[in-house]
Amino acid sequence: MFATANAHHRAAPAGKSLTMQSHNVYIGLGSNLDNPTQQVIDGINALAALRETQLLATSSLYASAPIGPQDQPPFINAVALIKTALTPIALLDALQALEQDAGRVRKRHWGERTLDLDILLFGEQTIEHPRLKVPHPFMCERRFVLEPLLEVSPHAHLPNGTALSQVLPETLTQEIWHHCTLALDSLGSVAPQ
Ligand code: ROI
Repeated sequence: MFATANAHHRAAPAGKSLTMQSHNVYIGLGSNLDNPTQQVIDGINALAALRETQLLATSSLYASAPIGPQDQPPFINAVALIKTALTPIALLDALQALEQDAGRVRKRHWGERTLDLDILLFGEQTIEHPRLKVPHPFMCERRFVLEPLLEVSPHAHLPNGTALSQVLPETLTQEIWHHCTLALDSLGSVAPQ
């Protein structure tokens, strides 16, 4: 059902050790503007370059029908697993800066976007902050989130213990397609395989 064998897991890159308390964090990436495949690949590489952060794994890239207005291009989606010593809000600030760097365009509510970087899960934490809710409030309703996340971590669960593999079947009417697999080079950069 999902391509577990394709997910790339990597050892910590040399010279990038995290001494402070750190958390495993899942990031959802999505784009449907300005060469979406390249946007998502650049986004994953930018995550790998964040301070106090290691890229641990990436899913394949998936193409998905838009959730929201249907008169917009399909999306490219992926999920990355990082280990970070940043706090949730410091990470949110860093992700929003990366979105701006990508020339973030958001044409309308639930419409086209250049690059979206969403914190899906932050360790086992539940976060209710005016700027940030974790787990991501819509993640369990979206196949384009669940399928790549389960490719990376087939046993992933919510802080309340619910296995994500249990909620995936409710989303299977949504259309997504395997788009391409990524290869990680020795420096920790990804490129299409
Ligand atoms: N639909 C798909 N398929 N993928 C996305 O990443 C995505 N992101 C969004 C909205 C507009 C809700 N729809 C999406 O933000």
